[in-house]
Amino acid sequence: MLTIYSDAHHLHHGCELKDGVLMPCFEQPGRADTILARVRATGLGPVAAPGEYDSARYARVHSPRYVRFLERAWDEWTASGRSHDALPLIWPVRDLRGDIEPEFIDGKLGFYAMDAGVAITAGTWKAVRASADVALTGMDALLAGERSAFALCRPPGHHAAAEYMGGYCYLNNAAIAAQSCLDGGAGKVALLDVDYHHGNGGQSIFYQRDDVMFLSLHGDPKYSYPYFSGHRDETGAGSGLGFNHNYPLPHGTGWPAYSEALNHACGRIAAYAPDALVVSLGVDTFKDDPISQFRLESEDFLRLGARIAELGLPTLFVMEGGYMVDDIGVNAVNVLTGFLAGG
Ligand code: OKS
Ligand code: ZN
Repeated sequence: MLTIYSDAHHLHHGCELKDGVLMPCFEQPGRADTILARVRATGLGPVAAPGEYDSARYARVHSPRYVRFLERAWDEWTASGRSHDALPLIWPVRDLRGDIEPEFIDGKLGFYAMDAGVAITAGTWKAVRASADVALTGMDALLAGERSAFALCRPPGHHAAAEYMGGYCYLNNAAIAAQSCLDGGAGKVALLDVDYHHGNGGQSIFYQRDDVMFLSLHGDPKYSYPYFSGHRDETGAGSGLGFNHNYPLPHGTGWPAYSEALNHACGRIAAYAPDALVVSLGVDTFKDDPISQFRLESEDFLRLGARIAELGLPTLFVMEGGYMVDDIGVNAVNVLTGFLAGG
C-alpha cells in the first residue's frame, strides 16, 4: 500500500491546557514519526511526498474566510505583540453574537474554534496545509486506479468543520479527500470514522447531503469528548436525512461490542454502494491510549482492517488520533496490513 507523508508536520507542535496546566499537546510530532517508522519496518509499501494544491481545494468543504483566517492567524497574533502559542479562550455560545466576525485576533480565534485544543504556532499553517495535501495526494492515487492508500496526516482533521477548528484539528483532511473524490467523478462516497472521538467535523460538513454517507463509531458523548455531538439520533437533515449514522459506545468497549457496531456500519456502507471509502483512522481506541476509554488490543486492529477490506471498495485511510504510546505505529499499520490480507 502506498503511504503519503510530509516532514512538514514537524513545524507544528503546540501547547494545550490539561487539567488546568499548560503543557505540550498529546498531539505531538513523535506520533507521525513512530507510524512512519513502522510503515518502513514492515515494508508496507512505497512512501511518497504529497503534491501541492491550491487552497481553493480546501475551500470545497471549508468557508474561504475560515481558510484565510488559518493562513493569517499567526501573523495577526504576533503583530499584536505576542510570541507564545495562540489559543482561543472565548466562544460565541448560545445568545452571544455568533454572526459578526470580530476584527481583533483574540476574538477571531474564538469565532473560528469549538475549543482551546487548537494551538496556532509559527509553523502551524504550513503543517496544516501539508496535511490536507497528503490526503488530496492519497485520493489522487485512488482516482488514478490504486485500490488503497494511506494518508499519514498530521495534524489530524476530523473535528474541523466548515468554519471552525477544534480538538487538534484545523482542516478536515478526510472531508477534503472525500469531496475531491466526488469532484474527480465519483457519484457517492462513504466516510467511516473509527477514531475514539466522534468525527463531528465530517458529520457537520456532510449533514445535509446524500452524496457522502458519514458513519462514526466512538465513545458516547455523554462522557467523552466532543460532548456536544455524536448521539445516535443525529441522522442527517434535508436530503441528507438517513445518510448520517452514529454508534456511541460505552467506556470499556472491547472488540466483541466494537465489531458488532462495525459490522452494522459496514452493512450500511454496502447497502449505500459508494464508489469509494474514506476511513478516518484513529487508533486511540487502543486499551492503553492515554486519553481514551476503549479496550482494543493490537491484534484487533488487524481484524478492523480485514473487515473494512471485505467491503471491496477503493479505500483511502486518513490518519486521525491515537496518542504517544510505543504501540501507535503497530496499531495503525496493523489496520493497513489487516486490510491488505483481508481484501
Ligand atoms: C482539548 C483538546 C481535547 C481533544 C481530545 C480529542 C482529540 C482526538 N484539551 N480526537 O480524535 O483524539
Ligand atoms: Zn480521537
